[in-house]
Amino acid sequence: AEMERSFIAIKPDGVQRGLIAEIISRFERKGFKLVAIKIVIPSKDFAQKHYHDLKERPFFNGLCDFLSSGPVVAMVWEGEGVIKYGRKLIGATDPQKSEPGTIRGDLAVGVGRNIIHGSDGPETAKDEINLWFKPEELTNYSSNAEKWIYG
Ligand code: DAT
Ligand code: MG
Repeated sequence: AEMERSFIAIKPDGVQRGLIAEIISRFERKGFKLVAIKIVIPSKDFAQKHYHDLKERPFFNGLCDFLSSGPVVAMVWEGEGVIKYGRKLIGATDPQKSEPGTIRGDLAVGVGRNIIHGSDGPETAKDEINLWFKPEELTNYSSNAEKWIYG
């Protein structure tokens, strides 16, 4: 299997709403492997780094205030196609447009409170993992389930 890694974060609204286990379980049940996890309150400066691509957008300041407003569960998930399929599990950016069955479709309503972040491509995944985690925080292990997930 062609393994890749994606940076996935439960934003402060997801944490405060008690959705940590619900969100983790969707990635876990799919068959993706959790290789790093921590809970942190990012500074505003850190939030600006995470969202640097959006700095020209009108909602950038409010978005960075929001991300740094409370604890975030930062994770790295590994698996075949996890970047692209992780985005499918998450659903469209605006929960009004996310399909039912997706995390945002099932669990969120407002675009500014869409509970989860996921890397949008291989380059951003690499950058985001490096921003949020030190190399020694990433684990390498094989799961007993792998032969039942990938054959
Ligand atoms: P995504 O999180 O789906 O990758 P994005 O990278 O375009 O979406 O934007 C990052 C976050 O910014 C998004 O999760 C919620 C917020 N956001 C995006 N568009 C917005 C808008 N029109 N108004 C308010 N917040 C918005
Ligand atoms: Mg994005």
